[in-house]
Amino acid sequence: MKLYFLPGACSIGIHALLAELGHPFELVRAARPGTPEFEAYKRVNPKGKVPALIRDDGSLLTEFPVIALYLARINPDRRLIPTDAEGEIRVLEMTEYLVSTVHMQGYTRVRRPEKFAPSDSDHAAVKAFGLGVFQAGLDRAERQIDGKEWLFDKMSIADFALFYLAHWSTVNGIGALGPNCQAHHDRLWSRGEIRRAIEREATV
Ligand SMILES: N[C@@H](CCC(=O)N[C@@H](CS)C(=O)NCC(=O)O)C(=O)O
Repeated sequence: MKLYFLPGACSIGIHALLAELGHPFELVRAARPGTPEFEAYKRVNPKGKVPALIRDDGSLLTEFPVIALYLARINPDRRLIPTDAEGEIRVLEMTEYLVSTVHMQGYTRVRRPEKFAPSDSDHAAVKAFGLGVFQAGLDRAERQIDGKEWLFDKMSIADFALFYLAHWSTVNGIGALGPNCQAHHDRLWSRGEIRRAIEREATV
């Protein structure tokens, strides 16, 4: 299995999940648009995005929630996705919200306003809107964790989506983490396998 990543990108959530699972994998740096290596990367993943997982049979898997679900399903003993239908759909609902709304509609507006509005004069408004979406997601997670260690009764794949968003908030000073989200982030970051895996990204 190979994980294509970019340092500090949302792929850190899948990287952390693989580290937590202890699943053997090869870590391969992808390429950013506009670099000479990008065309070659698009032959691996035509979407040109990370995370991208090459499975042991050579097939490509993309989209964070789907990669996370796949990894949880092939490691059933770790119980990172509930086996009952209600538990499963609630974990998927939260994972999807964190990635598709909080990241893609919120954080991306703050960091890359030009993707949403070509004119510089609109960028401040785009960023402000994005920050509202991002913060609303962090606040929703804050309320959901209250009194627990994880978003649900036990650790699940949704925690790894929140992890990368909280990590971005911490590293880039975007949005504000409440005490539950901060403790949740620190709980995952303090796991040696996870921290070492993410720190290694700078060296690959
Ligand atoms: N819907 C995709 C989104 C992935 C995504 O947007 N990844 C970003 C990194 S956080 C990326 O590859 N950006 C490269 C670029 O467009 O410059 C998923 O869930 O995996």
